[in-house]
Amino acid sequence: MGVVFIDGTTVRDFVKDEEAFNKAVDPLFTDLDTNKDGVLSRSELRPAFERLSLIESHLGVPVHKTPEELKVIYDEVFEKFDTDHNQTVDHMEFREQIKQILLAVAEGLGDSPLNMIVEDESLLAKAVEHEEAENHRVKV
Ligand SMILES: [Ca+2]
Ligand SMILES: [Ca+2]
Repeated sequence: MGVVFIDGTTVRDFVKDEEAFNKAVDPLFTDLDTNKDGVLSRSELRPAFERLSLIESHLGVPVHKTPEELKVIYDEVFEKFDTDHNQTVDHMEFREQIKQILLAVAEGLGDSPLNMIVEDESLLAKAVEHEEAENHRVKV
């Protein structure tokens, strides 16, 4: 996908379309669930956090942290995902938190389209694809 124009509305519309959103998020969950027990453990969720810090760096937030600082952050984020505190993250918890994160990203983007580089398989790329599909549907 490479460089795209994206604004807060692109991301918000994507999150609002529950079907499209779940379709994009559920494979992430399945990928992360390496032992296939249907829930995510702390160590399984960690690669997702690493991907999310990638989103931060796209938005110009510098990410320079020591391993100790990172561990504290990962623990905090895990607690945030694990809303019922049973030490695992299930499908619903995962969807809900990804939704919150994307809405925070949308807030950060605001309403003026920003030219940014997105990874092909990232959720932001999916949001842009979603918008393009919607636009197409309106025109047809
Ligand atoms: Ca698992
Ligand atoms: Ca839980």
